Amino acid sequence: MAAEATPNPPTQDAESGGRIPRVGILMGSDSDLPILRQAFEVLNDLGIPFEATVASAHRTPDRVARYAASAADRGLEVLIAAAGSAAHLAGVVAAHTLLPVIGVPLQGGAAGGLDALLATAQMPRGVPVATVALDGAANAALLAARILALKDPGLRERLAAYRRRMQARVAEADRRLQAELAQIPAAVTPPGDPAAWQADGVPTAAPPADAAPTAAGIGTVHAAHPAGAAADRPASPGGVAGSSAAGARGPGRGAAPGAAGATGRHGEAPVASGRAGEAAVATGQEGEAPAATGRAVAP
Ligand code: RP5
Repeated sequence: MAAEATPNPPTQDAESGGRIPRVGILMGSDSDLPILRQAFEVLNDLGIPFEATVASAHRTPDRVARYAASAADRGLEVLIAAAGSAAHLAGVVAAHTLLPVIGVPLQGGAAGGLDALLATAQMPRGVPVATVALDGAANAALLAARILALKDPGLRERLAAYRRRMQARVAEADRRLQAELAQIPAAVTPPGDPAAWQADGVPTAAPPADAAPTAAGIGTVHAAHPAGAAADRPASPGGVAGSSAAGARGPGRGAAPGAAGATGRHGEAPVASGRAGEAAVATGQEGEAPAATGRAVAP
């Protein structure tokens, strides 16, 4: 994620307590630092003072316990704990504090990160850890910001501005995509006035009577076009995301084979639910993802 200008640097932000850290970040090893820098960047963008330290649940258990047990008294309000492999760091931190703890499982090792994901997420009842995605350091920082924003109107506005900048980047990416598609004869643009659905993410323009759904559930292919253009087009990963939403509302309506099953029948199978979950998160965050478009063309 590219660095962005800080709307309100910490030194000018009375509500954030000046330079007093509000978020504490722990990482199991300095080899985790490249991922954690994403959290540094987000917190800096949002003007949230933070501190970070290397502390391992296994190599330096006393250090972790002391850090967590003293965190609230030192003024910290949210903790982020990131670790890979047998990642017990977030859970151990949560065991030593009543502050909210966000766990960041990290990829790597023989199991590719699944070990860290399960070790971080599968906490026993009574000791919660809010676990983000593998390597999800940026989202951990954003979640911490949302927690802090509950009682910080200034930060809430900075979060809203952050989202507006993110949405502007999506709109710009779509503008470039549409310009590229305009050069491809078989590429079909959505019907009607794009502003009708781009304004709030919910399309309002009805497809023309001669329209058939595309494979991705986005827009339409008119009858004058070769019918195979849409029917034979394989669904892209993005198309599957859109089709999942469309399929949930009416099987066969623009859904790629298996897409409905990924969200419905197999929603609890690790692989299927993971893929479907990614699509859902992408839709929720951006509000402009393909699934939003897919919803609109479904009846
Ligand atoms: C974990 O083991 C760390 O969080 C790191 O992700 C992983 C490997 O650590 P190093 O051997 O690179 O120090 O505790």
